[in-house]
Amino acid sequence: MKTIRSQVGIVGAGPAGLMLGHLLHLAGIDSVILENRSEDYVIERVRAGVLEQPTVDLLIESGVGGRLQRDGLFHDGIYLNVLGDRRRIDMAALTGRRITVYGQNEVVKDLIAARLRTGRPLLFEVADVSVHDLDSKQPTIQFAKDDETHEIRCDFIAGCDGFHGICRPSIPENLIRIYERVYPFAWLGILASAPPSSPELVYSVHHSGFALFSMRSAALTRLYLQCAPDEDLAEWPDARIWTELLTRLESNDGWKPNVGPIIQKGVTGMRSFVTEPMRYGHMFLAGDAAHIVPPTGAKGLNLAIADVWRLSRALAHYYQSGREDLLDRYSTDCLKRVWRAQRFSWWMTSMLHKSDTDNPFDWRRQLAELEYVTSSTAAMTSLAENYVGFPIE
Ligand code: RFL
Ligand code: PHB
Repeated sequence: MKTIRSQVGIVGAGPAGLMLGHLLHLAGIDSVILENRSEDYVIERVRAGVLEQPTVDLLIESGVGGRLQRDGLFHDGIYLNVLGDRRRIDMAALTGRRITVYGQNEVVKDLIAARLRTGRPLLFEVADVSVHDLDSKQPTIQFAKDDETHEIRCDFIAGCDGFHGICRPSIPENLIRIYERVYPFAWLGILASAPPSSPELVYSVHHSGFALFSMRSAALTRLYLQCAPDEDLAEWPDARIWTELLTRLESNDGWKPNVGPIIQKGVTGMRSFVTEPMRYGHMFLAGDAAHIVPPTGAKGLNLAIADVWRLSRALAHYYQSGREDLLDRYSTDCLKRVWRAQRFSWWMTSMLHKSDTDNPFDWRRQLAELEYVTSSTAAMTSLAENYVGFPIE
């Protein structure tokens, strides 16, 4: 077995792992990043699109925001389309902040490029990753690469390996608490080769269910439809997807999405999930490894970035001063933001989806809430300040 020594061993090269590696590099701390998928797979995976202002600020300040500033689409507002009545929430006017539409795969591409420039290790297609001695001062990570077994001896492990990773399940069950809610619906998402027909996102509530209009560039539209959690994609030929999207998104002012060839489609389940604490011994969890939000509030990637900012700061403080106070506070401090985003994502999801288990009273109450949230400045400000994101501090 080959042994490698590193200050921090990072499992997972999604946004959390890559950004952590980048911030640690800037603080002069070495790390090894391990990823079980290929580089192409990690880059091409279509996921998040909406970045909060604090996420964008951090990417720019840390020197990886060049392409984002050039190619990102800056949005001052969003639309809520309630049964065909399309109403705008002017987030910039209400909060002074805005969101940026820039694909997660572009963020990942920028972070991989930055990592490669540092020459620090980033290993793709590793197998059989396992973590050991987590409650000691020298935890280890074992993995296989090119049929050889390796061990990383580190001071700390960062579990950035997403919801299905191995880090969280390596914590003894009696030492963590899981909070979870699974929703009775999912999203069928497509990427279409069609110019976006609205400059801003449209969240649409319809008798047939929720739909969302988003985008990735001047030539690519991203759209989602509420569907069943076990929806079979084979039953959704492109024509059926477009008919349903046009029905659910079309508004009385004549707006509708442009139609074009579908170049990617997939079904995403909806879940709220929190692990407490986000730490076991010398292993810290960050991003989707620790928590999942339903995508309606566009918070998952943003939470992952906020976690690793906090973790990098706590580690830098430890290496500079030998003090563990920020590491000890990591979980509690992260969880404040996590629960705020959990509440918002749950609320957006409940308000915008049609649930089979709801009765006519619930539906009318939901419509009353949408009326309130699109007409009261106080209610719109509450939505807007959560959507654009609170400062990372
Ligand atoms: P990731 O991105 O899942 O990365 C984890 C990485 O770990 C690897 N891995 C392993 N590596 C080594 N060994 C193992 N044993 C491993 N097991 C797993 C995986 O291959 C992967 O590369 O987690 P991370 O970094 O925490 O990032 C989280 C975000 O990806 C996620 O929260 C967002 O995509 C959520 N999300 C959105 N977030 C937003 O902030 N704004 C949005 O607009 C938004 N839209 C979305 C979304 C997620 C979606 N889906 C598909 C779940 C829209 C959708 C449809
Ligand atoms: C996306 O563009 O993929 C997107 C936008 C807003 C959301 C979720 C996903 O709430």
